[in-house]
Formats: sequence, C-alpha cells, structure tokens
Amino acid sequence: MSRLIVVSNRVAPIQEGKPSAGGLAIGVLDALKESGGVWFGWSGEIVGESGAPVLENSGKVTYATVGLTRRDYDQYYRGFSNATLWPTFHYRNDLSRFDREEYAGYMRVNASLAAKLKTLLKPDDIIWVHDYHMLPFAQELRKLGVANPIGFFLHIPFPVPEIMRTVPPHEELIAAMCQYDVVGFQTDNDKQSFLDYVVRTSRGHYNDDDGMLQAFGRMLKVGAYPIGIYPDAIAKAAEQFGNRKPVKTLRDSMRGRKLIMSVDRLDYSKGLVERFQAFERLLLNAPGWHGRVSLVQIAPPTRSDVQTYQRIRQTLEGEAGRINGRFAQLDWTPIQYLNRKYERNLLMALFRLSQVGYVTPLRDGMNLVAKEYVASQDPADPGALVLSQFAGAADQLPGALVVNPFDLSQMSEALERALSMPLAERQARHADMMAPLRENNLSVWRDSFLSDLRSVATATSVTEKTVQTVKQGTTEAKRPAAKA
Ligand code: ADQ
Repeated sequence: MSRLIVVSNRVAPIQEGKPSAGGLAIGVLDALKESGGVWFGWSGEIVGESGAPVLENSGKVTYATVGLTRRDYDQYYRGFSNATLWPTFHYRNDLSRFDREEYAGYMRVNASLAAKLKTLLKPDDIIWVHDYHMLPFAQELRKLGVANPIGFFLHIPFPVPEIMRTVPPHEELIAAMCQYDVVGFQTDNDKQSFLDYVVRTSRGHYNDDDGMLQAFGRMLKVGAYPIGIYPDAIAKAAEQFGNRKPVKTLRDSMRGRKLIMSVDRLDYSKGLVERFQAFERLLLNAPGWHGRVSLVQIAPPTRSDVQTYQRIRQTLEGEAGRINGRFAQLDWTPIQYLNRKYERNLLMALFRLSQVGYVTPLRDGMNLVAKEYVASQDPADPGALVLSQFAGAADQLPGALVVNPFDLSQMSEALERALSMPLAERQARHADMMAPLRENNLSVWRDSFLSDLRSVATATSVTEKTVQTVKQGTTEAKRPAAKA
C-alpha cells in the first residue's frame, strides 16, 4: 500500500493509550499507524528562521515538523487564516477583515511548507491535507512538479457563494482548491455551496453520478465525508471516569438539582452569548426552575491573540455575571462558567452526569461535542440533547431537539422540554442517535475519504501508463487532467 502523508497546520502527536486530542488527531493518527507514514506541519513553535523539517519516529509514524517565524505566524495563522477565512466561512463576514499583506503571507507560508514537504516525498505517496489554513497547498506542490494524488478535507463549513465572494481573492482560492484530486466537506450542504460557486461562477461541470467535477482545467472528486467518533470507547470512558474527583465534586454539589452541560472552545461561532441568554429566558419564564437547575459552561480560551476572541471573552464574562447577579441565591449559582481545559475522558464523565447537553453553535462544520455527549450517556437513564440546526451534526443526530440558535424563545422552550422529558422518550431518542454514530464512526470517515483518494491514485497510474504507451516518441507525456 502506498505511504500516507498527512498535512495539517498543527501536528499533534498523541501518546499511546491517551486519546486526549480531537477527532482530526485521533482519526488520522489511526490511519497513519495502520499504513505507516508521515505527519507534516507546524510544530507550534515560533522561531527566528524556519528551517528544514525536524523528523521524529514513533512506530510506523514519522512526525515532520517545522517552526514558523513571527511574521509567518502573524500573517498566515493569526491573520488570513483566523481573521479572514475562519469568520467568513462561519458566516461572520462582519467580523472578517482583509489585508493584502496577510494574504501574501498566507500564500508564502503555503509555498514554503510545500517546498519543505517535497524533500520528504516518494513517487507513490498519497497526501491528505487538512483544513482552511492549507487551501492552496496542492497548487504549491503542483508548481514544484509534484504529481502524487493529493486530497483535502475541510473541517469547517463552506459558505454559500455570496459570502465566499466577500473574501477578495475568492476566485484564486477556489481555483487553488481545484488542484486537489479529492475535496471533502463535512456535509452535503457545504459540498453544495462549493459546487454552487464553481458551477455558477466559474462554469464548472459536475457529474452527480460519480461525484466528479471538471473546473479550472482539472477533474477532481467532490464529496461529503462527515467526521465521526468512536462511540463505544467514549461510553466506556464516561463510565470508568465517573469516580474521579472532579466528577464526584460536581455530583455532590448538585444536591438533586438538574444539570445542563455545555463544552466548547471559546469562539464566537459557538453561540455562547445567545446560549446564556436563552437560559436566562428559561429562568424568567419558568421560575419553578430557580434553584433546581444549573448551567455548567466549560470554555477554554483559544486564539486569544486575535482581537475578536478577546471581545467574545469579555462579552461572555459580562453576561454570566449579569445573569448570575440577577437570579443567584445564597445556595445556588445559575451559571457556572469555567475557562479551562479538562482531560477528555473526564469531560465524557461530566457529560454522563448531566441531564441536558446544550450545544448551540451559530455555525459549525460538524461539532464533535454533540456526538460525544450522546455517546457518553447511560443508555438506561440518558440525558437529552438540545442541538443547533447549524451544526453539521444535526443531520446525523435524529433524536436531538433541534433549535435555531438565533431564536432565544425556541431555545428556552427546548431546554424546558429537555429538562422535563420522560425516561422512555429519552431512551428512545438516545437509541436513535447511537445507531448512526456507530454506523458512521471515525474509521468510516477516514476509510471512505482515503478509499476515494486511492481510487483516484489507481486511475491516475493506469491512465498515465496508457498515455506513456500511446505516446512512444510523439509529444511530451503529460499528467492527464482527468483521472477517474
Ligand atoms: P472544533 O471547532 O474544535 O473543531 P469540535 O468538533 O466540537 O469543535 O471539537 C472540539 C474537541 O475538543 C472535542 O473533541 C471536545 O471534546 C474537545 N474539547 C472541547 N472543549 C474542551 C475542554 N474544555 N477541555 C478538553 N477538551 C475539550 C473543528 C470544527 C468542527 C469539527 C471538528 C472536527 O470547527 O466543526 O467537528 O473540527 O472535524
């Protein structure tokens, strides 16, 4: 089998037996361990001068990491990736800013990373690139003559064409994405938005039967590959960690109260302010819940050197303080807001302790927390899930109470319904969600993407051999544009 090369902005090696990282890390690391291969990307370090990749081997996996200079970090990571693409792709073009220098830095870092990866490549490697930091990565490799199959998976939403067009170099970026051989999205909606752009704006042709898109002089496969979790492993961890100290402490502090649980990175796309306000509305409209329910929000800060993230943090702290000030009693705090990370298994045990999972992003590629919440529950007495219709996960969790996170009244009604839901209904809804979680687990995500990428690779090599044979002394052999 060909060697797998994974490329992502951050390389996150995780220790054996410690599945503490998110879906991307666990899913790709499993794939790498099976086939052997390389994980290439930023080490997380800021350096004076970015040098050749540093290689570290662990079993069949080689970690190849490079540092970024301060200027690269500011322009590529903090700038165009997280202050332009992230807000726009989450439909917050009001928070997005565009700076030509930052865009130039984004392109420069992609080019420089591509050149560094090239030194490690073998002819039959297949390359799997992840996320919005790396939209033009395949284009840069192609410029260097790399003909290997290259796939791309976008973990975040892809916006409708009208929103995409607010990013000034939109067409360049889309043309660059078409240099991949497989482009994968979390949901059919995201895939459709991409196709709408390419087919309407750039006159591409898409064949629904085989998923092949012809655009910008190339043929590529476009598909939806929803990322999953390992639900049974999570269920086991949630049960086993139930006796850990923080879980016991929370259980003791509940004293018969119900618990609504939310866990997110502190990000404006996650709808935290609206979530607090909908909980406030519940307390206003249903005073019977005073003293009988608490909302625990765990939200560790991320990207705190990006200005919009500093603002969301201030707003949220203000809202939590205001709501608590308004309703708290001497022995009851309505909102417990914790700005910290927890070990993942411990989080799963906390999910299991709660009666309601409250996951209401304004926009989210998938949202693994929603899936983890369901998997963590005790099937005999499961909690209910209140879930935003704008999380990719809403397509796959039929037993959730699906809400519009912009409708505070609807959210507060859903909370009340979830808190009062009879056991039989909770059990039935939980079973309805566990089945698709098992069927579309993390291995299915990885295997279906890689199987499509490998078919492209096989088709490529067959076509290339044919071209070479037919050519024999005629014009120069070229890598065919159409590969499947
Ligand atoms: P994220 O935006 O990070 O991921 P999410 O899918 O919810 O969002 O994944 C977060 C992960 O971090 C989960 O596994 C969660 O358990 C963990 N986590 C969150 N808060 C934590 C805390 N306080 N302590 C410890 N762990 C915590 C991006 C996209 C998503 C997409 C994923 C995967 O934005 O839409 O689902 O990638 O593709």
